[in-house]
Amino acid sequence: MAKVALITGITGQDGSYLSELLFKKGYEVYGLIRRASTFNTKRIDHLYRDPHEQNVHLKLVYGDLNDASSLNRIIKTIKPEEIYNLAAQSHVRVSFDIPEYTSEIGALGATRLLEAIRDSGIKTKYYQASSSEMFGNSKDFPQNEKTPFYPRSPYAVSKVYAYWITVNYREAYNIFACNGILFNHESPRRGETFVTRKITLGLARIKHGVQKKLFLGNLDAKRDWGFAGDYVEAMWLMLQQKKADDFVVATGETHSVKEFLAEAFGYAGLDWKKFVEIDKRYFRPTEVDCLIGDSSKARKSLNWKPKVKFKDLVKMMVDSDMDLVKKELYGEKGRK
Ligand code: NDP
Ligand code: GDR
Repeated sequence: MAKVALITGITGQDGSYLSELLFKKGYEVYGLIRRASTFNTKRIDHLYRDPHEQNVHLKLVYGDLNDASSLNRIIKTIKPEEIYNLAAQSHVRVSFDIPEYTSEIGALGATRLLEAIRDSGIKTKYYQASSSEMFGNSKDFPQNEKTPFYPRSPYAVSKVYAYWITVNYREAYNIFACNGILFNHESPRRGETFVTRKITLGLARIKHGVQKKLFLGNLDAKRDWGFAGDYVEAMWLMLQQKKADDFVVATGETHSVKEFLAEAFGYAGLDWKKFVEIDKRYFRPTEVDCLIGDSSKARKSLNWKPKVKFKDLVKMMVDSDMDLVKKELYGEKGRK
């Protein structure tokens, strides 16, 4: 019998890579989807539309992290053996505009899900998508599982709450619940308003003459950027251990937004300084200056390590966005 997994945030970047991974491992995968007025399943369409994929059975169920009754019903009906809670209002800058909603989903949403597990009485393993943003203003480098949190945005504060409620349900009710403290991870499927994707898509449009300038915020911020495809593997590995625990997942390298720009534009043969302008709208009231993760615990206990290096990640994203823009301009064949 195939193992059953439930993924919240199935339509997001990580939801799509994780479902691909679980299908490869023979799982039956359910995704929690919320109703939208337009289609928002672009990242997962290939997982339920392709009639030739024998082992693909992605099933979508309507629900919302803001709606406890839907979560209770879904968990009681599906009885998943593993639950990956990836749903969130995940944009840090936007969390300053909608702090209450961000916490409602990020913090209380996790509580609702854990309560639904407790209420159902089913034996399931729970993964919480915790974030390096919880370290925020920390001056300890690199950051590991023991580094104290210093969140710098409503988003990060909501993730600190979700982290601790996960630990609490593990200790109080013996639920197999893990926190994956993941540092930034990117891919061609990254949301278009996060800085890496904004850069690679903007660059592709500039290269093809359909955009003149790229407006960005703080270029000095430094992040530990990895590849999403590598990181979802760490999520799965956490739930395969004998004992539930919390793990930092990171590359151990940090790069500034400027370095990302130089790498991406350089790869396309352009000088970023000629195209990038600063727009204060993209600054945050409180910024996270530098993050760099120490994932030695995950490397040792999970036998996990990142495969894609910074430069290859940038190339992968630039190549993909160049193709995308070509298709937008010249149709499927990308003919010039
Ligand atoms: P995305 O922003 O790409 O995806 C977020 C997902 O959450 C979407 O599927 C979205 O659905 C869903 N969602 C939002 N609100 C609700 C709600 N009220 N009820 C149900 N679903 C909802 O995020 P990522 O894939 O990049 O990240 C996955 C998780 O990991 C998030 O929790 C994020 O905070 C966390 N994280 C991400 C990191 C990264 O670098 N990517 C690093 C560390 C943590 P819809 O399509 O309908 O909007
Ligand atoms: P982050 O990612 O805040 O680290 O959160 P983001 O790509 O939004 O910002 C990274 C850094 O780039 C700076 N920056 C800009 N950011 C955006 N979005 N747009 C810009 O124009 C811009 N210019 C400069 C930011 O100020 C910041 O310092 C991501 C999300 O996926 C979270 O959900 C996740 O938890 C963390 O990564 C780890």
